[in-house]
Amino acid sequence: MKSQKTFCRICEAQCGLVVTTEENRVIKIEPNRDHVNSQGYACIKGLKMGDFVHSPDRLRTPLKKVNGSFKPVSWQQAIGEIGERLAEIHRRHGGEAFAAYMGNPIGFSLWPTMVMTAFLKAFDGHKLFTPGTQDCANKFAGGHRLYGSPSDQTFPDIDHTRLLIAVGSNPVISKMSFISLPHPMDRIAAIEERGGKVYWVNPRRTESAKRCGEHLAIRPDTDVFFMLGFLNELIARDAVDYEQINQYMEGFEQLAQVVLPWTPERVAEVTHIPPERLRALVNDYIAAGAAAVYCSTGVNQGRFGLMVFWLQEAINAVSGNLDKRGGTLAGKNILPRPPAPGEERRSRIADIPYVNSLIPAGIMADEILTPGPGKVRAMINMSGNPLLTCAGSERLASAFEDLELFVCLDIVRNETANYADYVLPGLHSLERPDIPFYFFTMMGLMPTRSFFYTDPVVSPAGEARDEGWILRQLCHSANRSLGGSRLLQALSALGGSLSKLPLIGSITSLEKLFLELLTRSGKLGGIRKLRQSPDGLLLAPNEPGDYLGQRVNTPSGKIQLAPEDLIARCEELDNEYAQELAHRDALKLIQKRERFTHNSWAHNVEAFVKGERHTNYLYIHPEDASQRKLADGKLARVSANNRHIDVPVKIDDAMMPGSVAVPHGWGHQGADGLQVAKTTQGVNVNIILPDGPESIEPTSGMSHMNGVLVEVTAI
Ligand SMILES: Nc1nc2c(c(=O)[nH]1)N[C@H]1C(S)=C(S)[C@@H](COP(=O)(O)OP(=O)(O)OC[C@H]3O[C@@H](n4cnc5c(=O)[nH]c(N)nc54)[C@H](O)[C@@H]3O)O[C@H]1N2
Ligand SMILES: Nc1nc2c(c(=O)[nH]1)N[C@H]1C(S)=C(S)[C@@H](COP(=O)(O)OP(=O)(O)OC[C@H]3O[C@@H](n4cnc5c(=O)[nH]c(N)nc54)[C@H](O)[C@@H]3O)O[C@H]1N2
Ligand code: SF4
Ligand SMILES: [Mo]
Repeated sequence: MKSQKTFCRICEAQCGLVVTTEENRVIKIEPNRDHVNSQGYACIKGLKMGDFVHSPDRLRTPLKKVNGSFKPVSWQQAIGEIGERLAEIHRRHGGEAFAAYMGNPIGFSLWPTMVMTAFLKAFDGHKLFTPGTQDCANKFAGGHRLYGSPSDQTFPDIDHTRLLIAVGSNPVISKMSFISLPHPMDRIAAIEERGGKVYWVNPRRTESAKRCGEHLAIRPDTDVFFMLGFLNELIARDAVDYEQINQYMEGFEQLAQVVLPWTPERVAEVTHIPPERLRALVNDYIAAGAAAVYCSTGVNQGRFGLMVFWLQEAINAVSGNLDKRGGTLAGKNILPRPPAPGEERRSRIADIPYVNSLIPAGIMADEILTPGPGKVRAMINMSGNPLLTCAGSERLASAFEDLELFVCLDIVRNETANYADYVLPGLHSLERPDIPFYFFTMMGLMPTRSFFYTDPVVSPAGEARDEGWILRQLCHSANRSLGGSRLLQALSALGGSLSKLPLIGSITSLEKLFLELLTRSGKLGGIRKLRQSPDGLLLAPNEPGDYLGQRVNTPSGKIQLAPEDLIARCEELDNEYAQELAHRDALKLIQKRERFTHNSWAHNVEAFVKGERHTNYLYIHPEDASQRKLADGKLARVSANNRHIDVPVKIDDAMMPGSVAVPHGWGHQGADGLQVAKTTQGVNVNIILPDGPESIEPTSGMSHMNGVLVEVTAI
């Protein structure tokens, strides 16, 4: 038996774990009490990871689809055949015909994601879809406009703040995003314990709101009006720090002008937050002296995610809370980060700008199905399940069928992989070396600023290979140079002979060489040194007072409070407001994450889907249910965009009247590669969510997944 310290790469908490193994099998996983960041916290998903590593459904060899069914083939055959077809498609159609989807789980491992970028470049391609446009591209777009780079982001100084307003976030379940905060609820509850306040702005009285703080129920997708009303009141109360604004910011007058019409009374009509409650909230925000507004996917996935984020950042900035102890801090990167993208490309479909070099996933089906120059014909899907996780699943299914070549890299054969020509076995996170997520290392979004390294804990299942290796082999086989660079290609070709090079010694893979060079360039001493701190290294913390006037990346060095296109979009808001009033009696669908599920992939473990958990539900307020004669446990039909799903009802008074929730990531009935998940009954909510150019936030590429108008009827 052997015990090894590592960390979990499932969510942004990145909890430290102690894994006991015997003969290359995980026997037990426990939280690491001594880990500098997580200090003994871990959730059930991290602790049950062994069930995924050793799942009987793990892919152990490459698979090729022959006459409609998958047959194991050798690596040599798979790489050879795929390489040939990639080269041939490139010859006929050039780089515009290439695309990739890079899913959420692999996003936590820097190396394969870097190789994927270089891979696309090798084929002159650039169409990289990721779930970024389902969860956070509005923040990247906002960082770019306000601070000069998508990677310039702020986070609440949780451990010192006296007031936290969390908009569209449910830490008990999700552990938060854009901040690495293991066991977030202890740290948030501590705000109250030291005499401060916590507010949850959310259409649902969430598990988090039940634990501490006060809940403000907001009508879904009206947060932009909430923020406008908040800022209007803040300015009306003259609670702005003019000295700071004059010194460090630009555009305040324009900003003040656009918020002027949005009084607490007026916005209340659509947000359903009474004006006196909004005023009291602003009052508390001012009185706190050190306060932070924070938002997450609940608003990111609405139609105005970028606007909400902009206004939130403006509130924190003009009130003097940015770069202040107990306010918000601008993260300091730990490792050198790549330069910010210059002028972004625009998509062939609908001319939408890329954000942070990503093309919106909401137009993936259009990119594949629309004929003409630039039509996508070859696609690699690495650790993603877009069929279940992207909006408009049925069109996506036709799109995947339409591809000339579709290759999936995953640890299992998921629903999307059913459409693939080849499915290639990649690594589970416990099978690879890693450093923390790039939000922390490159963007610095860490209240406890720290760094850790892990070696692989078990060796790969069967013939599974590192995705970086797979992509490199495909490049060689197609006779293309990785990243379009001969130097990289030559280095890549060195592969296993690295250990013979002087200075590099025990480093036997390109992946480790990459981590070695990166950590050395971040002055962390390289892998050997990092191994000496298996509980992680505590680094100098993010401190207030070193951002404004010093690290802002805009050309003038000042924060841009009034980005031109966002000011222009304010003109749409009168019309939007009128629409809201017109729809006030309609139901709006929101998302809901669950303790035992993780996007689309955690349903293949018996314990996670037993009993009541064998399906998802429609959560609906008792009044809305009785109006529609819906009974608990009985099926309801949820319709939108001329499509529908049928899902069992859960009557839930935590839902705000007028809003309903259906968790995503379900719909595994066709999952021949997933023995347990296949038996579950949940339905895929993304069948009814909108995709296509009309459904996308034009300035951030975000998909509209929250606050979608739906009809619900009894069956
Ligand atoms: N309706 C609706 N849809 C949503 C959302 C929502 O709120 N509502 N949320 C969106 C969000 S925020 C996200 S991030 C996306 C996520 O959606 P996706 O990016 O599609 O990712 P997942 O469903 O998490 O997992 C995809 C695949 O990763 C594989 N995988 C898991 N662990 C590993 C590993 O260790 N190594 C490798 N190589 N593969 C692994 C799994 O087997 C699975 O097949 O879903 C989005 N979809
Ligand atoms: N258990 C579990 N944990 C996860 C995941 C998972 O699938 N399962 N997914 C991971 C991923 S990929 C991500 S990106 C993060 C996301 O993590 P978070 O961004 O923290 O997301 P959620 O916890 O889903 O919280 C979103 C909240 O927004 C609320 N909401 C919905 N619509 C609106 C609205 O219009 N306005 C407002 N103000 N609120 C609204 C919802 O009720 C919900 O409580 O979670 C990660 N953690
Ligand atoms: S909270 Fe997130 S990082 Fe921590 S164990 Fe659970 S899934 Fe893993
Ligand atoms: Mo996400």
